[in-house]
Amino acid sequence: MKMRKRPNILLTGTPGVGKTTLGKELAQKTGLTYVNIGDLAQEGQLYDGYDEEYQCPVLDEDRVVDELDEQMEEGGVIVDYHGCDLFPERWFHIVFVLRTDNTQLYTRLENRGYTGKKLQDNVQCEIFQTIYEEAMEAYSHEIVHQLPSNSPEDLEQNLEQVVQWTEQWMKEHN
Ligand code: DAT
Repeated sequence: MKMRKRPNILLTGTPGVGKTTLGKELAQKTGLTYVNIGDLAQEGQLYDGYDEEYQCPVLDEDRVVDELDEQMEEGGVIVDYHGCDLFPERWFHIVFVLRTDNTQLYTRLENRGYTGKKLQDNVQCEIFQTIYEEAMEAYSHEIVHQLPSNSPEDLEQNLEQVVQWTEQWMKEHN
């Protein structure tokens, strides 16, 4: 039996905007596979050095792409990462950039234990809509969408919207 075609979805945005929360719920509702790039890198130690300034390991982007390529070719993957121009454009059928008001984001990141420069830089990244601009440069504009991610109501609405989009995509491609 031929496998049904399924789309690949990228969830991106500044750390703390709610990618993981949305991604996991989406996976449950759609049956697509959720992949957190941070976790994948950690499990496979897909690193290339250490960033002293931010006190975190540096992602080995080529190895991350190699690791996922086969699975992405098959389809049906939700990728969660706070960057987007490292992935091949051909991987994704749609890209969602989650957005959060900066005061809210500040509180969420503070609760996560971020302080000082790391906290400031991440909030500034959201204010300057850095990831949205990165997405608009890396992917065709028609497939890049922003989703507000400030409240539980936003989460519910985003879930509903992406589930509907996924169902529609599957209808059109199977
Ligand atoms: P990310 O994966 O983008 O770093 P997360 O999913 O871990 O973000 O969420 C960060 C925190 O914010 C976490 O405590 C859950 C909360 N959160 C996520 N989405 C939210 C929403 N729509 N409304 C309120 N809080 C939300």
